[in-house]
Formats: sequence, structure tokens, C-alpha cells
Amino acid sequence: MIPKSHPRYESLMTREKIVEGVKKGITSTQGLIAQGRGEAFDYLLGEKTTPDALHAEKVAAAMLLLAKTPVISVNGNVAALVPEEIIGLSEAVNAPLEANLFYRTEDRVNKIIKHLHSLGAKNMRTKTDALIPGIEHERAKVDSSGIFSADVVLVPLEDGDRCKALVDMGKTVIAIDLNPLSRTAQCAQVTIVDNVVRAIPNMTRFADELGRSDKDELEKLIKGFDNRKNLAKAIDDIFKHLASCK
Ligand code: PTJ
Repeated sequence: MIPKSHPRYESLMTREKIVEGVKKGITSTQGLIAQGRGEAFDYLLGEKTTPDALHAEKVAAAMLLLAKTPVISVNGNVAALVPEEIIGLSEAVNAPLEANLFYRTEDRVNKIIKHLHSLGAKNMRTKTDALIPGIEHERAKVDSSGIFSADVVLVPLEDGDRCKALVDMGKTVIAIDLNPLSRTAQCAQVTIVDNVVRAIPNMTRFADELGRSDKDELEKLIKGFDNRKNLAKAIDDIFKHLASCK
């Protein structure tokens, strides 16, 4: 039992959720390593949402609202850490959820779908009838009416080469990744350098607020965003936090 008074209570509870995800067969064992890496970067950022990350979350919410066929990709870590929250975002921006896994097994895909359904998810894409060109591993398997035909895809925390393959297909990719140097972070059009447990609720709040704005306002917000500058600021945010610890 972790006492609420523990100075790192939130972070330790997040860790417990991932462990629980592994026990339920939702999260891969490799997901534990990913979480550890995320924790390290979160520590460097001060375990808080920076103003720069918050701005990227607002831009991402605007992009999802303006998209014609947005899709939210869900992996084993997301399904364990923020299942209710990702359903909330899916409803707020009217984007279906699609389980898409790197360490794919049919059993884990089905468990994730069942888990999300049991928590109230109604808008899901569950077919596996298309392939993302240029990917040779299991993550290539997608739903033709989901990720395959999406114009904007939200990819919360993942490794590797799918982001580039999606961009090569002409899609806009929004990534959530605590590591601003990762391949996915570097390749996405919008990178949210924040913990997924903070980023998703923030995005839902922004989507609710921005849903009342007109299209021009959302377009202006998106046009003013530069992901190169955003990533550079995220690295500065790490430096600033480290300097404040001296
Ligand atoms: O469920 P699967 O099979 O699709 O596998 C999912 C994981 C995450 C295991 C897989 O995609 C993987 O191996 O990813 P990596 O290479 O470990 O990369 C994950 C990235 O997410 C790293 O850059 C981490 O720093 C980052 N990350 C980890 N936890 C969080 C995070 N970013 C935001 N919030 C987190 N909680």
C-alpha cells in the first residue's frame, strides 16, 4: 500500500496501473520498460505540465476538432493508464478509438477492446483489414475505416517508425511523448511532451472549451504552431528545471 502522504504518490500510483495492466493481459511486459523511461523524462521536466506542453495540448485539441476523420490510437500502456480519460477525449472530439499494438497479439487486442467497451466506449474501430504501407511489423495492421483512412491520428506514447509511415500516407500525426528526442516526437506535426495521464484530461478540457469557438479561430491557433520550436522549448524546459534544482 502506497500512503497518500508519499511525496511521489501520483507517480507511484501510475506505476501500479501499468503493473495491473500487465497482470490483466492488457499491457505488454515491455510496457513496463516504456513506463520507466517515461518516468525518467517526467522527472527531468519536474513531473508537471509545462506551459509549452499545455499549448501543444490546446493546438492538438483544435486539430482533432477540425479533422474530418480523426482517430485515436490506443496501445497497452494507454489502455492501462488512462482508459476512462481516452474515452472522454474520444467523445469530446468525436474520434473513434482503435487498438493498435507494437507487440501485437490477438489476445491482447481483444482484451483492450473488451476493457474499453466495459468502461463505456461506444465509438471504436475493431477490424484488421488494411496495412499501413512501409511498416514490416505488427503495428501495420489497421482498420480500413479507422487509422487507415484517418486524416488526423493521435498516437499517445509509442516507439519507432509508424509516425513516419503515417505522415508518408499524408496524415497529420499528433504524438504524446515525454521524450522530446524520440523518433515519434521528432516526426509528428504536433508533439505533446507531457505525461499521458496529464495530457489526455487537459486535451479533453480544451476540446470542450474550443468546441464553442469558430473554425477561423481554431485554424489560427493551428497555423501559429511550429513543432520544431515546440520541441526546442521542451528541451529548454528540461534545462530550466535542472537549473532550478541546483
Ligand atoms: O502495447 P504495445 O504493444 O503497442 O507497446 C507499447 C509500448 C509503449 C511498450 C511500445 O510502443 C514501446 O516499446 O515504446 P517505447 O519504445 O518504449 O517508447 C515509448 C515512449 O513513450 C518513450 O519515448 C517514453 O519516454 C514515452 N513514455 C513512456 N511513458 C509515458 C511516455 N510518454 C508519455 N506519458 C507516459 N506515461
